[in-house]
Amino acid sequence: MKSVSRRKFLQISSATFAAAATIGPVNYLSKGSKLIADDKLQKGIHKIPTFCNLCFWKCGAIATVKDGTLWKIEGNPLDPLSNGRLCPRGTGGVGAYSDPTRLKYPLIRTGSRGSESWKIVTWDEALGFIADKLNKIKAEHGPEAVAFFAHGIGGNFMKHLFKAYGTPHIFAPSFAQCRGPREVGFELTFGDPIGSPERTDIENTKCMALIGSHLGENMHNSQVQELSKAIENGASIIVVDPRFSIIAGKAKFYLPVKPGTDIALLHAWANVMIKENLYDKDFVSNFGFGFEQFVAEVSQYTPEMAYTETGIEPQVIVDSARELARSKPASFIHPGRHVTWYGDDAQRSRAIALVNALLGNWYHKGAFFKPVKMQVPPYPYPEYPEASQPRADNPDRIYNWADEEEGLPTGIRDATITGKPYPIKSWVVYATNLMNALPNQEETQKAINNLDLMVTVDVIPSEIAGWSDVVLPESTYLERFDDLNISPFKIPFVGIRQPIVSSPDDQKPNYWIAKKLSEKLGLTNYFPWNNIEDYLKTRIESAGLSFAELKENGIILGSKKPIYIEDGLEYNFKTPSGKVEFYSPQLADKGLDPIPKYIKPDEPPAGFMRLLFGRVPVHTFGSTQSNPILRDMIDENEVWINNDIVRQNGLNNGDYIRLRNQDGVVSNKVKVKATERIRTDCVYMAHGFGHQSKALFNTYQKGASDSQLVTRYKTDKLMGGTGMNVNFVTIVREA
Ligand SMILES: Nc1nc2c(c(=O)[nH]1)N[C@H]1C(S)=C(S)[C@@H](COP(=O)(O)OP(=O)(O)OC[C@H]3O[C@@H](n4cnc5c(=O)[nH]c(N)nc54)[C@H](O)[C@@H]3O)O[C@H]1N2
Ligand SMILES: Nc1nc2c(c(=O)[nH]1)N[C@H]1C(S)=C(S)[C@@H](COP(=O)(O)OP(=O)(O)OC[C@H]3O[C@@H](n4cnc5c(=O)[nH]c(N)nc54)[C@H](O)[C@@H]3O)O[C@H]1N2
Ligand code: SF4
Ligand SMILES: [Mo]
Repeated sequence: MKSVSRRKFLQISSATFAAAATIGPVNYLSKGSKLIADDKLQKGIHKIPTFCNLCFWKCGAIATVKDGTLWKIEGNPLDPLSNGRLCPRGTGGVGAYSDPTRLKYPLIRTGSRGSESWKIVTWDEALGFIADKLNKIKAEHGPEAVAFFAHGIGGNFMKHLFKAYGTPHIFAPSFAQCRGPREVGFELTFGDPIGSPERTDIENTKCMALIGSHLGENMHNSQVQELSKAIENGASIIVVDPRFSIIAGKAKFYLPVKPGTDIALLHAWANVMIKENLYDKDFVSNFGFGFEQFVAEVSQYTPEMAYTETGIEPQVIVDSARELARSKPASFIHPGRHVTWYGDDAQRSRAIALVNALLGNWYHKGAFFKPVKMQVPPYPYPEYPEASQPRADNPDRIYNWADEEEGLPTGIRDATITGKPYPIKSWVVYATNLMNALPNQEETQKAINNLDLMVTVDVIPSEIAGWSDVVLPESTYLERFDDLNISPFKIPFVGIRQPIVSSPDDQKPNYWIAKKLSEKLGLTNYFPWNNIEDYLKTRIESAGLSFAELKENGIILGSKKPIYIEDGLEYNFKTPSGKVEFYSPQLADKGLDPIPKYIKPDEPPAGFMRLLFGRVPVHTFGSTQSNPILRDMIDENEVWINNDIVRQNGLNNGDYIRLRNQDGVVSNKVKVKATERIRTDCVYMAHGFGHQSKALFNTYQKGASDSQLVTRYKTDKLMGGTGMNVNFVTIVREA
């Protein structure tokens, strides 16, 4: 066992990377690393299909290896998600290999939690340490005392391990901190969630309204490609956003809505469509339930009333409603994706669903298609043990529409702090930076300090890794197989991820970690396969497909299936009434508003502005700022502030300031972007910057962290999501 100081750890983890960071052909292989196994790859050009992991969209990609080194990654033309093109982050994926901050060896904490001081250990020691603690926790508290958090497909094998261990506590921030409210809002209305990738037929639309959703900065590849096709085809775009986003520049209507007032606007749109008889009467009368109650409710939301709340001129509300209605059913309101904003988010999503219902656009070309999926059976594993205690994250199922598979991370955090309804003793975290993803960092730290075991599996020393007892370095996606990608989309398909290069140091893939831990936990019966290729081959062949073909092409397409009413599809609304529920008896039963009601958002205190946040095209959350290629494009964020406010504060564009929130938390230094493109009552920044982990030395404290400033949140009454757009900030001048 070697001891290592933080300084040494940094030296160890900083590779020999020095090449110019540009997109395009690059050779980032660090010295001494060699290509995966195959000797024939050492000469000439070879193409190896895989899928991208720079975000969770899973675009099919092809890596080119030239004379034994990784040269570039492009889209796989066979793949329906990428259509042969990656987004800038995907292209910069080679930088994940050469990231100088990469974790290289398993680490066990030596200092206090959060101090980022470690000793390097072997895998056997690290996994032995974890298994001893997990066995002890199970014996003393039961398996439910362990919570496993993951984001993305790489978490599948470890998730399987923890289900086998016996805990029901599996979490992902992609529901309660992201898209959960829209899944619930649409499911309550149409009987089906939106799902991911979104079931939105953007390329064929004639008119699309975006409520905040900032496609173009939000770079989900297929959506952005479809959006540019739609624009080329002359589709009209309506953007509702307090900030003039990139896509607002292409919009026919831009509505600079007052933050938190969208329900008033959505109901006013419904009001106009109903009053002017612009809605799809056949659809509503054949398939609608509780329409009369809905009409009565929205009759109060006149354009004039909505104007006082949203700040959008009545005539603009009327014109944009007409624009949407004119193109129905090939028009729709996009359900958004990151929709945990104000705590009334499932209801706002329902209001979005209801205007869509008026447009009669469900399963229609140019609106919402019915996703189809390749039928690939799961691996034949033994049954998981039943949990003997109910979930601790949502006791008494207060949040009726919480998701069992993705859980409520802030719920389990509360349970970890209070020990109620029973003690939670360990968190195991895979590929999610909980310190940045969950609101209120202090609470997360408090919870971690109550644990007997905190483990993080990551590729870089993220903030959450810094708070862990054991850190396990994973091989990047360029160096490993993963589970199959079987996303529901417009055509059934299956995609494979496979290694291009070998891991440069002592990193290991997730499936290897899970299988090794299963041995130490006495759970080998849950890992009956010998190696990952056995597992993948078994699955693919059980679907009657060829593993050799999948490895060769990266993608196998299924046969086309109907996805639109226009193709002969029929409706089957899986709501209790079997209809589209304008009025929801399910919600009424639980004492919740059966039709969404607009609630006035809190006003910022004097001198404060609402903090809003989103994405920049070349980064994914906080996980890519240390990637040498992507950081070369943007290495810090800016805070967007309206020109008037900038002037009033005696500031100039480009000045550095800090932001202080309502609870006294002060941000890192951040550059002012003085602009007309944002309202005066809010500021905006890209999420993921302002890193607090010192080990991310090339990006440490570059820009400001919205996560640090999001100390407050409002919990969604339906599904337990955390509305995070409820924080206010004021300007602190830098000396
Ligand atoms: N480049 C890049 N792309 C990504 C990601 C990434 O990390 N990087 N992450 C992916 C993920 S997981 C997600 S969930 C999506 C998120 O992407 P989206 O779902 O598109 O975005 P949001 O974060 O919900 O929305 C941010 C926008 O909402 C506006 N907004 C804020 N408050 C309000 C309001 O009250 N009303 C209205 N109408 N608008 C408001 C903001 O000004 C901003 O333009 O992006 C995905 N795409
Ligand atoms: N304040 C604030 N909070 C937010 C958001 C926001 O905009 N602002 N956005 C919300 C949304 S929409 C979402 S979806 C969530 C996302 O939250 P997270 O899922 O936590 O996303 P990231 O912060 O990118 O964290 C991903 C982590 O996985 C690591 N990682 C990357 N690749 C690999 C790999 O191959 N293997 C392993 N083991 N690790 C890997 C990265 O280094 C990083 O530490 O956050 C939510 N929370
Ligand atoms: S959207 Fe971009 S980063 Fe995400 S998987 Fe696709 S190419 Fe990779
Ligand atoms: Mo998300």
